Amino acid sequence: MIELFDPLKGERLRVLDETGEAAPGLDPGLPDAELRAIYERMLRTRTADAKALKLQRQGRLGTYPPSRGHEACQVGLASAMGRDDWFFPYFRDLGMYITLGYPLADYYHLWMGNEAGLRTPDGLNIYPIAIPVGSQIPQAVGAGLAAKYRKLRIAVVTTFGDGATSEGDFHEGLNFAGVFRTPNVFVCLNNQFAISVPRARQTAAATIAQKAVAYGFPGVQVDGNDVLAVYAAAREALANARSGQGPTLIEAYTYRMGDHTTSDDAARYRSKEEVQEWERRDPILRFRLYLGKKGLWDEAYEKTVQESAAEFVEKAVAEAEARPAATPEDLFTYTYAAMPPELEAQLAELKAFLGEGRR
Ligand SMILES: Cc1ncc(C[n+]2csc(CCOP(=O)(O)OP(=O)(O)O)c2C)c(N)n1
Ligand SMILES: [Mg+2]
Repeated sequence: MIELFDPLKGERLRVLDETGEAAPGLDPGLPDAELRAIYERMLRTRTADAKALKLQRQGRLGTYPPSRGHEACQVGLASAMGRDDWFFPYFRDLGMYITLGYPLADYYHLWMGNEAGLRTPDGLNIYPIAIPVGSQIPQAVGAGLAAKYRKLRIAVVTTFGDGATSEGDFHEGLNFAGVFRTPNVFVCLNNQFAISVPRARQTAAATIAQKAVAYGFPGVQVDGNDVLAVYAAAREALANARSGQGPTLIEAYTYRMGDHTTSDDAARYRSKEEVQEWERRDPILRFRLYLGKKGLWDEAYEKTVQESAAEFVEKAVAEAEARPAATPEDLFTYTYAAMPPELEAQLAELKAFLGEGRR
């Protein structure tokens, strides 16, 4: 299906239109139970995201990058992944974590500033979150090459934003992946902004997907507010990676509905009208309309899903807050196996400072 949509011709894969109508021949044909599971993951993601914002405003969570608007990209992609595949995340991936089964309490704990929340539980193949923009891309390619050497039939997925495509790491990673035909799936969540920098200032290319052409492998632009389009493209790209057919670049065309992080005010660089325009394309609304047409959604079902999402989130908050808070030592402990003398001196200075009660 991927090769039917040529990014050089401005073609974009879309299964669902804004009324939730599926294009004939493109619907990935998921069983009803899986469709509902996808909806429930999207709703949990939105609920957990909204809660994180409230916690931050109450001083109970640190700086946080909201995911609202990205639910279709995140849940569609993660729902297509297999247990053995690997994931190299970036910092705005809540729905990926929820879908892959990472404990939400751990995810909150991390954004509460505690390193322990970043320790992936056994059985989940998730690399720590990359905060330096784009740095996860060459790492994912390295993991892809390792999987190839070991003849593992797995895919290695990495996510990143439109801004990351201006980093050298993006180009080095994709070039290497193309040359060595690594089993990578690169997913760019093009949400139109890198903090305040609009997509037009990121690249003069018409699409991000077309950059794959120069690296010698397929690229496809999908409607990132259409969970079935993301799922369909991801499923195919993952299968190609696992079967030795090399990498794929997926550009999920979407919009960041919230601020960049809790330290940002997006109203300073984009208009209300633009945001309202994207509200109409809400990924959850669109999928709900689709489920309704299939007889899989009604008010009673919505109520159950909302209640279960709220319960899921509140339980995670309680669990995260019951854990010990981060200590000043945590800042120093995890950078080197053995702390170098300069850091030891800085830690001693910090402790003396805190000891004097000047916090
Ligand atoms: C190497 C590097 N440069 C700059 C930053 C500061 N920074 C954090 S997020 C961000 C923008 C990222 O935009 P994009 O890749 O589009 O992802 P989005 O935040 O939109 O999801 C920048 C510049 C950083 N974290 N790392
Ligand atoms: Mg962006």
